[in-house]
Amino acid sequence: RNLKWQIQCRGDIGRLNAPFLAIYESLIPAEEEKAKQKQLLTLLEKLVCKEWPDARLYLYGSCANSFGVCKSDIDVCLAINNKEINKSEILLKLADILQTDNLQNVQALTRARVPIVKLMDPVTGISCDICINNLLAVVNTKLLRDYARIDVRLRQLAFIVKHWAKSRGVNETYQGTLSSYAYVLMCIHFLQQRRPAILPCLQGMDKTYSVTVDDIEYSYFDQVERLRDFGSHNKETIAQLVWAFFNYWAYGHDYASNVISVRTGSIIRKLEKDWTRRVGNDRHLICIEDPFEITHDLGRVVDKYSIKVLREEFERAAEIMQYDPNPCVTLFERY
Ligand code: 3AT
Ligand code: MG
Repeated sequence: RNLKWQIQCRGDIGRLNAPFLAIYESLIPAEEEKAKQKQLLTLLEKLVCKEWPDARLYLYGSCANSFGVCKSDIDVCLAINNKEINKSEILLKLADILQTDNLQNVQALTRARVPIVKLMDPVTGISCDICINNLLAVVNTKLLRDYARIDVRLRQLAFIVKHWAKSRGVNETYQGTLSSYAYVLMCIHFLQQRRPAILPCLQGMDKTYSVTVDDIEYSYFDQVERLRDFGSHNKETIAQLVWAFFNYWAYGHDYASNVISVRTGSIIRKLEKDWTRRVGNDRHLICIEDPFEITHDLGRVVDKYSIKVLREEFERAAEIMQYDPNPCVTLFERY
């Protein structure tokens, strides 16, 4: 495996930049889509505030972290300080409030892993999931968005990786493959590791932003407009990065011993985290540390079957990037 990791990139990699950039551009959502999302959020705020004047609604996930491709659903978090009633009761009440003529298919899913209210807005055609008090997701959304503002190559790489994962059926946590959030963290970590680095480690720098969630403080450097030149010493183009990303996950990563960590901007050892053996359903076959909930391995959904699927897909992608005459098509062929 290690020998393969040392492999030289194909000589004609440069000609793949334009087609990869074209794919990236085609996935960027239109401005009018953003406007429609805002419009739906405003309607929801109006309905929620009638019942709970102190409640706030936050967008999170791909509609707010800048990694959303066109025609995505939106994720909303209701922040509410109500000690009297529990989460299920809030969700049922919320579903009740939102049962208006303006919204369709309103359902409370109180037993889901993350309990939510689902609904559809017939005017904009947008579907929406609303969770309660999941404020860490709002904070990790901001972290991802801040990273994306440092170097455009992150957004380019992540769009292509997400598009590949969806096309190849390896973006399904219920089937043991990885979430979009996990793939974006893999991209951030990968760009932190390039030499020269393309991204810094924001949680390792002076703290300019801090927020307290459930009595724990989370902080990092968020004045990213001051880091606009950070990656400029590295001239790698998107095609080279896509090639190197898949090569790393196919042949370079040490799955047996290593954990990728955006929080530290480095690789850490499974031993250090006590992620060396199966505990309950957490097998730690691919280890991706959550930047804030550091006991949380985003690879824990992966089991002994899906790890094989995932690694074969990384190898397939690496082979295509190395040898295929038309990688921009073959890479995304439906599985
Ligand atoms: P899509 O474009 O919808 O595929 P997304 O960025 O919305 O991508 P997800 O649907 O995977 O990503 O997740 C929505 C958000 O929820 C992203 C992140 O802020 C949060 N999130 C998801 N999974 C986790 C997790 N395991 N731990 C913490 N936060 C998570
Ligand atoms: Mg989403």
